[in-house]
Amino acid sequence: MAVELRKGGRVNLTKIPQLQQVGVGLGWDVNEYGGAQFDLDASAFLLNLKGKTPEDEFFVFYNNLYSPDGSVEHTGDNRTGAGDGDDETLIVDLTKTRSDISEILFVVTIHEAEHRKQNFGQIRNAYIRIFNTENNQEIAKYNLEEEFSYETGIEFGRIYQNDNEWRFVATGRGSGNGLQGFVDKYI
Ligand SMILES: [Ca+2]
Ligand SMILES: [Ca+2]
Repeated sequence: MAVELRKGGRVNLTKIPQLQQVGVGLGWDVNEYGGAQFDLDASAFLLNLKGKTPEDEFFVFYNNLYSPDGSVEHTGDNRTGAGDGDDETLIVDLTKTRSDISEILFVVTIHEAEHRKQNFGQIRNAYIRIFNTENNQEIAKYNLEEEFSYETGIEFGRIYQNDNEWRFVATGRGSGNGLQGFVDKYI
């Protein structure tokens, strides 16, 4: 049974039977008055206890589709976000995470937001959902119902380890500096 999460809501992934690979689906649509082409990008940062990527390659995005430990895979860039359902997807294998990784952040950012004068005020139907890739069963979904306006990047959620258990938390934290803001903070 899928859980509808609100901001700050959590699910314990370790308690879900036979869950090895977690699909992380991110979706969004662009408002009517989008104008210039809109390209949103999903990325993941695999962090150690210091809150940093241990190596640059633990930043997984459209130009680096796999983390070095093989635990996170980005399945590819979507350039428009058109249509229902997941626009970009990452696959997380929790049995492969390197021992120093304690957290995986999932962010969505607007490509060339500043240049194109775009922000999340022009985005609707944004969500993150997690599912079991084995049977496609949805585990939890978080609709970002907040009105984001000037943000050009948003952390949608994170998977983190606590007492040897993996949990997912819906975060919904905005950032004004797009992907670069997250890169500066976590790499
Ligand atoms: Ca994209
Ligand atoms: Ca869409």
